[in-house]
Amino acid sequence: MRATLFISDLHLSEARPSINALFLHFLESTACTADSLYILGDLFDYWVGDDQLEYDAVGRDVAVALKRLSTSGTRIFLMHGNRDFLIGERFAAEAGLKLLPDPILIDLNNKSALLLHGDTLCTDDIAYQQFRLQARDPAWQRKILAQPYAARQALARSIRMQSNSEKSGKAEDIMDVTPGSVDAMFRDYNYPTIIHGHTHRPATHRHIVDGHLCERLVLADWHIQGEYLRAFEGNFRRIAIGN
Ligand code: LP5
Ligand code: MN
Repeated sequence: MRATLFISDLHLSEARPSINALFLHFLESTACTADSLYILGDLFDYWVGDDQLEYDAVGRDVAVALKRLSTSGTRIFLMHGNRDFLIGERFAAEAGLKLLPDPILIDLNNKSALLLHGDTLCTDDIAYQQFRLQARDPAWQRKILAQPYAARQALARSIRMQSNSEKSGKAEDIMDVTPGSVDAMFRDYNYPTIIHGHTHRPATHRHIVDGHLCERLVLADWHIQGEYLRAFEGNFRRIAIGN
């Protein structure tokens, strides 16, 4: 039996060559020994459409490395994050991976685990939830994807600037998960283990919901170093890598 690995929030981009290299090394040295690799969103710092493969060397290198991993026998699953929700079937095919809906319930050693990016749990962040609703609308996405690559890049940069300036005025707890929404998620999915990223606040939380002791594992971002969560025979372990 081989392990299942979970990562999220790598934010790969041309601006961060050492993290890109760390990720490629992780694929070749660690992920290749696993049964499955789950990437729970924000693999890229931002993604403006699959034609980014033609312009962005990092995107291309990552797709090639993922394809190599999948050919060598590790199954790869990718969920969208709030930065890379425009990753589509072309990228999925070139990288040899399967796109997952958010949330998704999986079986992990005969126990159920609910996987999410994590942004849908931040329901007190009303401005973000409005943005998300629009950004995930297929009609809006079609309209955006019909624009030239350079125009989409410019729009992405301006949304990033607006996001950064709005975040500086938001309270810290607004940008974390909303406890009532977490409880509702446990309840709706019959008290699974929840695994998510997005908040960049790695921790293992224990919740008691309707008398059930439930676990919520928050994945780390890859800002200065990398980290993955390893599930093996029913146990979870966090492993830091690099630097
Ligand atoms: O990402 P981060 O950590 O800075 O903050 C997030 C939330 N912000 C976002 C926005 C992303 O950063 C931008 C992603 C760009 C994707 C590019 C590709 C596609 C589009 C373009 C190509 C045409 O997700 C932030 C949360 C924070 O996490 C914590 O959870 O608070 O939310 C916001 O800041 C949202 C703002 O409050 C509102 C965003 C401004 C929207 C501007 C709209 C412009 C028109 C486009 C309509 C969709
Ligand atoms: Mn995110």
